[in-house]
Amino acid sequence: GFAVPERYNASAILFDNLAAGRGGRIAIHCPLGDVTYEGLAKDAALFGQGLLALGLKRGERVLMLLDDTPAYPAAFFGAIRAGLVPVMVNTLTPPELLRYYLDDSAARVAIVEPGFAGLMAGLAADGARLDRIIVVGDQADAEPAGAAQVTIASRWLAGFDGSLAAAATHRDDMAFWMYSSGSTGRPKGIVHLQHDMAYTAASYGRHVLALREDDICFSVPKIFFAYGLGNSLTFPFSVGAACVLLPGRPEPRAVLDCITRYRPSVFFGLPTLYTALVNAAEVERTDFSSLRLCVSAAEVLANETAAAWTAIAGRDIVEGLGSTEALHIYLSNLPGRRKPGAAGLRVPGYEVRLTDRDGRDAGAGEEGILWVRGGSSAPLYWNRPDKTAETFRDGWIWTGDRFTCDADGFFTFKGRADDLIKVSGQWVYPLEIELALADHPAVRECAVMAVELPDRRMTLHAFVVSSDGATDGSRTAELQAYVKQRLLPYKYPRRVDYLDELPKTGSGKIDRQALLSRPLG
Ligand code: 3SK
Repeated sequence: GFAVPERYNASAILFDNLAAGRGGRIAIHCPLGDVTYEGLAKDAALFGQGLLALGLKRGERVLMLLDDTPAYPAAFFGAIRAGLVPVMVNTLTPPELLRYYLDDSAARVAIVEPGFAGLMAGLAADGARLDRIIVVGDQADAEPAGAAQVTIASRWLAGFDGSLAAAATHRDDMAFWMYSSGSTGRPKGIVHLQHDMAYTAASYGRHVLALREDDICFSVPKIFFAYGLGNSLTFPFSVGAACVLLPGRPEPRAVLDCITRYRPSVFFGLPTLYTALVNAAEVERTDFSSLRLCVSAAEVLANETAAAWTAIAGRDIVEGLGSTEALHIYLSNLPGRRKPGAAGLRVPGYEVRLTDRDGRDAGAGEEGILWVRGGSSAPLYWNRPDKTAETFRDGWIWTGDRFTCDADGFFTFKGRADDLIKVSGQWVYPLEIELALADHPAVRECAVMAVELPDRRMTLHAFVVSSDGATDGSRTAELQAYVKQRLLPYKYPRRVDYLDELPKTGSGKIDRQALLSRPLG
């Protein structure tokens, strides 16, 4: 059931709802107003028609610097329907990286939130090959700036009638790009094909989420992440269900208000968000009764957080693990079949294997590096043959993540292939210590990492957010003893620093690079 026709355009995920008679159903709930499938498809067609009228040709890239509002799926599906290729970038991207994305993708047109028009116009004036900045909404923060024309989308789109046939793309044509946010080196443009979204819907969407028309999906991770794209657009739109789009910073209060107001049935978060939610005062007055499924991905979920959420929301969290290269989740627990702390079982539609560093298969129960293969895999990183050759091998993706697989087929993440360190002469994986520490009731959030000392030796350093305010030497000794007792005597953080909060990356993960670059006190 994973095949799509040879001629296939990914905008079918939205537009097929019209032929299925769902035009009048709500596609999007949003504080800016709800949108039906008919309204969204109309707006998408206007965007596609408008972009073609600018002279853009098949396969040309269009940079999208957009928050989660109905304009995002309209611009995204409209561009794809017109045969163009959205390049989806994080709205927290710093200007120098945006310049890199423009140069790398050769996008001549960018569709942006109102607050970014001035920044983009500045990049165009500074030599970026950008000649049109389309601003969603009704006004921009910049006047037309010479090098690139600034266009207000609502006025511009009013000049078209929305007649747009889907480009006759091949199922293996480029559909959209996302950039990887690796901790080192330049981000890599991950190219996805027309059939990739449909594949994730037929694998994870069908087998794990099993959505129906009356489901309402609410993903706090935004559309510009592969995780959010699937959660908010691919999965609900593939079955005619609805999504909730919440623009702006996902403060716990705003997220919890949306749960009460829109009554989602499926909720998607990641560990740092669940930690923030269980500690928010507003949980007391939140109505969680609409939820049938809660999902977490992107990082390992601490048992403590999972248990606190179950107690508060009355639903277990179903953990999964995916990647932008694979487009979505390929290892997942199931609502009725979970193991706490495990990334889960292989999702139907994906093959997985564990090998040693030389590519030899790991023995039963042995730890190994995970490879994944499936029909939603990106074929390459744009303009990066070296990195492409490292990661994409014979149809497999080399993930660089270490896992074990138990007799029941559950995979457990053990850390990155390259983060094994020697401390006091013994080999240790920092993740193991982090997970043990996270279970201590006085630890709200923590990160444990290998830190190089001035004499080049490595040490284990914990960064802790205390849940009761205690941050003195006796608390440190208590935490160290707790970890030693649960693991082995040499496996404990040699140093513990207390912070009011842990820094987060644009995707909401713990920003380990920022922690490592803090000066040692
Ligand atoms: O990090 C993950 O687990 C993930 C899941 C789905 C899609 C993309 C990513 C990176």
